[in-house]
Amino acid sequence: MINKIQALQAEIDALTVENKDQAEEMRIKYLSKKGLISQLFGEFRNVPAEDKKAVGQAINDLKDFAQDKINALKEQFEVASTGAEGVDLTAPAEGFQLGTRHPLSVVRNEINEIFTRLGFTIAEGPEIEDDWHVFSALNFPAEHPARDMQDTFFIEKDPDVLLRTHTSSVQVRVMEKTQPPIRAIFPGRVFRNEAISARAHCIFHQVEGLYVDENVSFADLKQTLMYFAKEMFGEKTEIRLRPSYFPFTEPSAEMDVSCSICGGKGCNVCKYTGWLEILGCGMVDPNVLDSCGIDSKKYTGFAFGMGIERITMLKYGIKDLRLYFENDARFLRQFQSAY
Ligand code: 2U9
Repeated sequence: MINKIQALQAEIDALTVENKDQAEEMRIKYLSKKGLISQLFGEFRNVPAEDKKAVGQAINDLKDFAQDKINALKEQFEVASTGAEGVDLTAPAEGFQLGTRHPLSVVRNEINEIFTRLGFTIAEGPEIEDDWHVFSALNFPAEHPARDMQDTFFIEKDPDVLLRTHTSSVQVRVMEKTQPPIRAIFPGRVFRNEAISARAHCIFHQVEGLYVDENVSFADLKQTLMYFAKEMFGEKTEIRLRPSYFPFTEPSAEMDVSCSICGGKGCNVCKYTGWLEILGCGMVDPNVLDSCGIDSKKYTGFAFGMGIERITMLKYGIKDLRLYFENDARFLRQFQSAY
């Protein structure tokens, strides 16, 4: 009996088949109810009592061996039809969702594009700054409230290491290094010590602009900003300038655009005025030019600054600034853009 079992094991071990059907035939031959191994169990009755244990064990082992061998024979055809790792290479691909740019990046890129078309270059600089580049060179008086701990983040109590409150510090750095003509915009992240609400955040983004050359006039400023407004908010957009005050520009103004939501008729976004304030601007104060090593008798310049969060809110009707920082995919997914 043991010899018979061993012979059957050798026979099964040597089995080869050419397809799945042949493997199934082998299963039937050896493992089905009437198969050769079942027959061995039938013959088991005649085995002498003292050999029953060893023979029973041997038949069980043979059955397991045959089961493994036939499974392996079947599997080789499954692998062949689905690729090396059992992956079905013919199955249709699963769709996947494309990511979208953050709305602030979309709008910043669009602003960059508009000014690049007018010949402006893009310049960036450090977020951690010193007092000179953020305040003193920009004509801020010593007692100006912006210099206060309440408004500016100072690092480790050192009054000369602080987070920039505007990207104007980059303008100062560019002017210190370069003589006119200078025509550049300055996008970047800025920091102000403010309580967070729907309308204010301690971190936000700006784009500022600067044009310094001989004979740069307020008319150049108006023309440039009108082009920007029409590109950003649509061809029908109108602008108006209201007098204002900044330490670094003289004269200074704030610019409104006709409300792109209601077309100037009045709605709750423009608070029924028909106008939206979008930026501040002015002629660079001669003191600032001189502080930065540019001869204010020879050169004049204009500058402007805008908050990207505000422009994005107005363009897309976003009501709460905190949405920009929450990274909720349901909010972010809505901004599909060429920029
Ligand atoms: C230099 C000289 C002049 C940049 C300017 C503004 C007016 C302005 C605000 C808009 C909203 C900042 O983001 S905001 O809070 N900015 O109103 N910025 S003129 O003037 C400069 C900059 C650098 C050397």
